[in-house]
Amino acid sequence: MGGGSCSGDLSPTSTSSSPSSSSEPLPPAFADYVPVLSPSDSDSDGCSVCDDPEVEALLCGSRIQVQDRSLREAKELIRRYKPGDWIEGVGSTKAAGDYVLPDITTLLLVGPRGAGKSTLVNRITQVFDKDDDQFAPERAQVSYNSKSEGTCFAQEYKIPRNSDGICIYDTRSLSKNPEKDFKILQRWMTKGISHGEMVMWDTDDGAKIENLKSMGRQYSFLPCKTRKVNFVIFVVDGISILRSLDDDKKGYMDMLHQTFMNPFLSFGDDKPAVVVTHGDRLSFQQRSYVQNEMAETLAIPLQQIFDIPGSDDYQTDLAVVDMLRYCIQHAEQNFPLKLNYLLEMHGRETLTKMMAWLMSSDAVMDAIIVFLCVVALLLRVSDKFL
Ligand SMILES: Nc1nc2c(ncn2[C@@H]2O[C@H](COP(=O)(O)OP(=O)(O)OP(=O)(O)O)[C@@H](O)[C@H]2O)c(=O)[nH]1
Ligand SMILES: [Mg+2]
Repeated sequence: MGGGSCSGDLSPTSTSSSPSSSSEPLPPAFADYVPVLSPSDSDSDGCSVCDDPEVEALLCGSRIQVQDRSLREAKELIRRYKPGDWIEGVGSTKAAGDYVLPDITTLLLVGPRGAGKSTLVNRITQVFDKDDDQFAPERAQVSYNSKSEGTCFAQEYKIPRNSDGICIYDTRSLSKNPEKDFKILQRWMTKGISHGEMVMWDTDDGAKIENLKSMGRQYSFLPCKTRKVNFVIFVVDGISILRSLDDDKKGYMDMLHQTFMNPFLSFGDDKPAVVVTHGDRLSFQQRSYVQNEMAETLAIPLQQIFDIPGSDDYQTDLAVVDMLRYCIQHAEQNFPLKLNYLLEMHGRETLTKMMAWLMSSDAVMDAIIVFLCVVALLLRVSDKFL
């Protein structure tokens, strides 16, 4: 963003963490905040065209201050958020009261092994912990090498800690077989997910299942609320993507594509947000390349892709807040309408349509008349015999 374009430095930390996130329409409350710029936006920024370094520093400095304020305010909006706050009237619906609001807006993390789902939970938490408690411990267990089992139990994390507005579910990584994954994804997306739920794949052998059961013994005493998933975040590792593109190994990209296109992960046309991790180990060009390839492979706009490495820097904080803003906004669009509202709105209309159809259908009218005649005849016949 501003800092990056000032220095002209293309090192990863100087890039916009979410290069494309500014053109998505924002909910009214957010419209003035989260000014995350794309590299092309920052090219047109006053900093990059100014020859005088002092003026340049001044311009950049004041812009960073504005962004600092914006980030603080954007975080505050997320802190204050409650389900239904950002509902936009769709069609003739206007009020949050017309929707079935969840107790808490639930976002589900899905992604391959080691993609950085648990790291993302910690990174998101850290953005808010900076203001609340800088020394708060990390929450999600990160797998530091391939000997680790990785996350095996679904874990609910309120964002920020103790919030009633948003929670994120960290889950076990996808198995290598997307078809096997589909069953469990379908269950989470249709029946919901609960904290401590053990995640088993069909490919897990008996020993693995026994191991998981003993690992999860504490959860069996803990009845946890089942949450309906309101939106999905698809987490992918930028390095693995780059490697598969460079080696022309289509398998990895195909697996990502197949999983991403799973209809259960989408709400109508609304496909998951994508978070690309590990950007801190890539150059700016590589990060852009990965995001462009992902946008093309998954057939989504760049605005839906968020570049969030595990590193602690200002750009990443902005990208995190921007990603949360995107997810909440889309989750709110997917809250179901209340049944009585649907009946009220559509019941009368449906009845009128049915009557019109019945009246216009001569064959149906004839059939009803014949049916009534037969009933009358039967009644008269039965009267005679009784
Ligand atoms: N440099 C760097 N390392 C990362 C990043 N994200 C994750 N990692 C590392 O990648 C490894 C796996 O990260 P996790 O967060 O455990 O990945 P996960 O998706 O939760 O993995 P599973 O639970 O096994 O599915 C860990 O060693 C992390 O430190 C990132 O953005 N940058
Ligand atoms: Mg994990």
